Amino acid sequence: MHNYLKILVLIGLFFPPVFAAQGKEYVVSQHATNAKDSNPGTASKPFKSIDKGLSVLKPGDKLLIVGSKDKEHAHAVYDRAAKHGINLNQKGAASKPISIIAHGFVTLRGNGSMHGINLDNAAHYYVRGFKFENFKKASEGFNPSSHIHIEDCEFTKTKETGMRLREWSDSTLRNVSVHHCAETGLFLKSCKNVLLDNVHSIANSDGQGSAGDGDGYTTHYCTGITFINCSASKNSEDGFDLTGDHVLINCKAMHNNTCNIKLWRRDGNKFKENMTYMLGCLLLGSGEANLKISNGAGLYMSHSIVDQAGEEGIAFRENHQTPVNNYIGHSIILNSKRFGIDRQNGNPLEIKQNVYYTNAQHLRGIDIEKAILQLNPQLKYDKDFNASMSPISHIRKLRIKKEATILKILEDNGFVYSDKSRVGFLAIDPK
Ligand SMILES: [Ca+2]
Repeated sequence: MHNYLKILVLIGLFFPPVFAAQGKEYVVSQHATNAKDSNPGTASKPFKSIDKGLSVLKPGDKLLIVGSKDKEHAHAVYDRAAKHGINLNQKGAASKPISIIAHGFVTLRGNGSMHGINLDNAAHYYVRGFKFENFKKASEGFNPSSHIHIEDCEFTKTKETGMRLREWSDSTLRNVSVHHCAETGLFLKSCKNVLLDNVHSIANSDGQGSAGDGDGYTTHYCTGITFINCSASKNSEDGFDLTGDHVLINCKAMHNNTCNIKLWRRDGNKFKENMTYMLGCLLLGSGEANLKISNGAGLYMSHSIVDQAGEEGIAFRENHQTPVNNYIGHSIILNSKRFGIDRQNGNPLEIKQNVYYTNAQHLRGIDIEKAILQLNPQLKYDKDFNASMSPISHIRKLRIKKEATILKILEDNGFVYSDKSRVGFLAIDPK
C-alpha cells in the first residue's frame, strides 16, 4: 500500500494547469490573398510568415497559424527550410503562457538543417495541432526550458534523433506521436516533473538494429517522469530505456528489437537509487529480455503482462552494493524463450500472485516452491491454465481481488481519467 502512495505522490506533481490566453490574438495565413507581414496580424489582415507572427508575441498572446481543412492540400504546408519549425524564443509568464495553435491541418516542413521546435530557454508555452516533418531533430534545446505544453502534434522523418528534451521541467506532452525518426524517438536528459500522456514512439531507428541506440524513449538523469497510456513499438533498439524515477501506467512496449523496457541505475559516473513503478503495462514480443533491470535499479510492477520475450521475460542483472527492494505482483509472465523471471542479482525481490505460463523455465534465482504458493489460488499454476484465453482475460481475473482497485485509490487521491474507455486495457479499472 505504501507503494501506491508513493505513486500518487509522484503523480501529484503533474497536471500543470493551462491558462486561457489573456493577451492579443494574431493570425498567420500564408495563402490568404491579402496576407503580408506589414499587416496588423488580425483575422482579416493576417501576417504572411510564421516568423513575423512569432516575433510579435508577448506573454498571454495567442498565435493562430492557418492551414487547410484538407490534410493533403498544399495550403496545409508551411515551408520551413533552413528554419526551426517553431522557435519558442520569447518567454511567456506564469499565468500568461504564449499559445501557438494550428487552425486546420498545418504541416511544418523543414529541410533537415534546423529543429522542429526550438526549446532553448523557453518558458510557459502551449503548442497545439502541428505536424513537424523533415527537421534535423524534432525538438532541441541546449538551455533549460520549463512549463511547455505540447498537444496533438506529430513529429516524423527527422535526420538526427526525434525529440530531444534537455533540462525540461514541469512540462507536458499529450497526444503526441514521434515516428520514423532517425535514432531515438524521445530523448529526455536531466528532466524533472514531465508528464507524457498518450504519447507514442514508433519505428524510430538509427539503422543499427539492436546494436545501436534507436530507442523509443531514453531517459538520463531524470526524476519524476510519468508515462500514461504511452507506447513504444517497433523501435530499432529498446522501447523504454530508462534511468531515474519513473511511473508507467497503462503503457505498452511492443516488438522493439532489443528489450521492450530496460531500467538502469547508472547515473553519469555515479549510481543513484531509483525506482520505476509499472501498473497495467503490456510488454509484448522483444528481441532480447522483455524487461531488463540492470545495476540494481528498482522495479515495482503490478497488473502487467510480459509476453513473448525473445529471451527472459524479466531479467535482473548485475548486483549493486546498495540493495533496492523490488516487487512483481498480480502479473502474468508467459511465453518467454528463457526464464520467466531470471534473478541473477541479489537484490530483494518480492513476488506475489503472478501467473507463469509456457516459459522455457519459469523462475531462476527464486525460491520456486514459495513462488508457487504465492500464486492466486483461484488460478492454478500452469496445468489448469487455459491457453485459449487471452492474457488480458487472465489478468482481469487477477484483478478481481480487492487489492487490485488501483483506479479507486487513484481517484480517491485526485487522479482523474478524462476518458476511461480509451484506457481499453486492464489495470486501472475497479470492477
Ligand atoms: Ca537502449
